[in-house]
Amino acid sequence: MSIPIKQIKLHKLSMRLNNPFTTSFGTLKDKEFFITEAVDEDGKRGFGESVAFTSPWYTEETVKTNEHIMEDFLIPILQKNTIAHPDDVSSLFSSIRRNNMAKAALEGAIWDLYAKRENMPLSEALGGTKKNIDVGISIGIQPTTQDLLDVIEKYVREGYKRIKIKIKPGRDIDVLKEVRYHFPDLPIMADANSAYTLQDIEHLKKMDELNLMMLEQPLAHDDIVDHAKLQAAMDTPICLDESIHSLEDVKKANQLGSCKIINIKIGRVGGLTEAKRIHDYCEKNNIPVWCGGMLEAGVGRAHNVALTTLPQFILPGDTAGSSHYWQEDIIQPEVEVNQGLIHVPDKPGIGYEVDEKILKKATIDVKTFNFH
Ligand code: OSB
Ligand code: MG
Repeated sequence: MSIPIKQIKLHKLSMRLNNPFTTSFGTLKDKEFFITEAVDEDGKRGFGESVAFTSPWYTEETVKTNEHIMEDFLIPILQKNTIAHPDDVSSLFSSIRRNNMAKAALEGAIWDLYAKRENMPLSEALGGTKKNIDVGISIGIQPTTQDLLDVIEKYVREGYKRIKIKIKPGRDIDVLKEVRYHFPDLPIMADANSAYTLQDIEHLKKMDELNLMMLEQPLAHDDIVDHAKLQAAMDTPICLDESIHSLEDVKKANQLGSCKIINIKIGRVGGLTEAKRIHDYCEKNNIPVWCGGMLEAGVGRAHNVALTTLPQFILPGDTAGSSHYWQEDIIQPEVEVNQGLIHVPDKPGIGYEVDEKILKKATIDVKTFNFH
C-alpha cells in the first residue's frame, strides 16, 4: 500500500540559541530553519527538519536554497508520484543534483508519517534496536581557555560521554594540551571544520600526543586526497564530516584511506535512507560511525535519536539534550540526557509530539502544498 500524502506544509521558524555557537567560521546566535510536515488522508502528520543555515559556510545549501528546491522541484516530484515506502523518496529525488538538506527535510517527514501509519517507532522502522543511546556534546570555540575548561567541567558533571572541542589555527594544540592536562582520562576529540591545509601537517601531527578519540574534518570540505596523506602521517584517527555526501563518498574515502571514522549527518547525506546505506556499509567494513548534529530543534533531534539506534553507531554522537540549545524546544517531552544517555522513545514515529503553541510562537512563515 502506498503512503497517501494529501498535503505538505513548510513551516519556517526562527529560534534563539541558548549558547551562541562559534566555529572556525564565525558565531551563530539565531537559527532559521524549516519544519516540514506531511499529512495523509486520515490527518496523520509526519515531521521533518531542514538543517541548512542562513549562510552557506558548512555546505553550499542555505534556508533560501532549501525553500526554492523544495517548493520548485522536490514537492512537485512528490505530487506526481506514488510512494510505497520512504526508501522510494531518495530514488525519486535522484534526478535533482545534491541539495541534500532539502531532500532530507522532506524525506524525514515521510519517514515519520510512514512509521506512524505502521504504528511503530521510527527507530524500529529504520531497523534500530538500542533502547538507550550514548551521547557526547560539541562545544563551540570559547573566548578563553579558562572558559572552555569551565564548560567542559559542567558537561562532564552532567554525564556526557565525550567532549568535542572546536579548534582553529591559533586556538588548537595549546588549548587541547591544557584540556588534556586538566582531564587526563576524558574522551575528547577536536573538530576543525576544514580550517587547515596539508601545509600544517607537522603542526597537526603534534596532536598524536594528546590521546584524542579522533580529529574531525581537518582539511578542505571537498577533499579526500589530502586527508589520505594526512591520515597516513598521523596516528590519531581522522573522522570525515563535510567531505561525505553519499555512500559513494564513503566508499572512495575508505579506498583511499582518507579517514578511519565517519560522522553521519542525515541532512548532509540527503536523508535517512542514504544514512542507513552508509551505516550498513560501515558495519560490513568495520568503520565506526557516529551521528553528527546541526544544532537541531526537537524534530531533527528526534530523527538523530532514531538513527543512532542502529548498531554501528558505536561512538557517542553530538545529539545533546534540548535544553542545551533551546529555552523551550518545539517537542514534548523535550530530548533529555541522563548520565550521557538518551532513552529512545517507544511511541509511533519520531516518538515526541510537536508542541503546537511553541511551534506557532517560533513560526515566521508557512506555505501549504495540496496533493490531488
Ligand atoms: O561540524 O559538526 C559540525 C554545528 C553546526 C555545523 C557543523 C557542526 C556543528 C557541531 C555541533 O559541531 C553539533 C550539535 O551540537 O548539534
Ligand atoms: Mg564537524
